[in-house]
Amino acid sequence: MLIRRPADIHSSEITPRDVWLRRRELLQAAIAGAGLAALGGLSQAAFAAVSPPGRGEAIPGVRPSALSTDETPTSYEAITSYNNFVELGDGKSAPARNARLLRTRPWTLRVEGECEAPGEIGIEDILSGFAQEERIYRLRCVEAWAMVVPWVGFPLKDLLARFQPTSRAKYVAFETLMDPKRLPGQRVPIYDWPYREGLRIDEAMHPLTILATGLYGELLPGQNGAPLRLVVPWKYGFKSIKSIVAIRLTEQEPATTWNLLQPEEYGFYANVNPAVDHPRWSQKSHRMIGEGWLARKRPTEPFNGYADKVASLYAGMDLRRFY
Ligand SMILES: Nc1nc2c(c(=O)[nH]1)N[C@H]1C(S)=C(S)[C@@H](COP(=O)(O)O)O[C@H]1N2
Ligand SMILES: [Mo]
Repeated sequence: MLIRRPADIHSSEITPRDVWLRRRELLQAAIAGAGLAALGGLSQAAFAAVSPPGRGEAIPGVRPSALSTDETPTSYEAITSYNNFVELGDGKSAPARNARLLRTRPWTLRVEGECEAPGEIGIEDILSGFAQEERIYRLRCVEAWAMVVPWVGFPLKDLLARFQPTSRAKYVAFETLMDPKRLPGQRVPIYDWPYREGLRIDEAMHPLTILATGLYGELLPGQNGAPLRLVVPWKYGFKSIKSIVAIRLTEQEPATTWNLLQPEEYGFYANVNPAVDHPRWSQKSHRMIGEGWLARKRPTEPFNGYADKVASLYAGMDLRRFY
């Protein structure tokens, strides 16, 4: 497929900062190109394999979890139309519009690195092989908004256990699908694609950390990270990497996308912390998506309200330094 950059720009002249400043324009061009190719090149049958707009397929046998909050969930419409997923476009509404490009079947997750039994597992085996629970968690974005999401998923530790981490596994690295046809924002060199995230092994093994397969009882829509995304409820939203294809157990702290791009703004830990502001804005309060822009902001709690369950993971660490 053909994506033209403006003729006066050679890729070697594009610095990440220039690209970042022009990202809206460049992402729109990349996605328009991919969209046209999809329309031109796909038969009717191929269209059926593209995630349909609107609501997804129900996930059978979802059990409620005692680890859910009792807050009222944000509406399905708001959760699925106000998204961050740069690979599907810039701004909150683009990912929902472009999600049809992200085909999610077949889908295979690779688990490798410091484990006795590295290998692959398909999404169907993930859905049938791990008891799916509803976990109602608040997602707190670093941009100071939040929503309450009834995720469907299962503890990450259950999946990792199958691949038998070794004692050298100190961290867990995650990678999003790399496929500019399905994630056309990857044609724009804003980041060193694919999107990457990481956790320390104790964070990854914590019972609150889940791999999500759905929301509101149904398979995840593309814009929310279909078919498999991480959810770590005490960390800022950017840690919750979407559309994961690889998990690597490592001895060293892995590189992460936002940390590589702007290390002074986005640290490796990214724990929700009202006492440590983002360099450009306060983290003391947040707005709830779906309540309107005039609604009163809410105070942000340390670790997003999960301090009693996770603060001990960071005992003795200076959280201003390890932000
Ligand atoms: N691959 C990938 N994962 C991603 C992002 C992204 O741009 N690409 N954005 C992150 C950010 S900043 C947030 S706040 C959450 C948003 O998740 P949601 O759209 O389901 O609310 O996804 C995170 N995961
Ligand atoms: Mo975010």
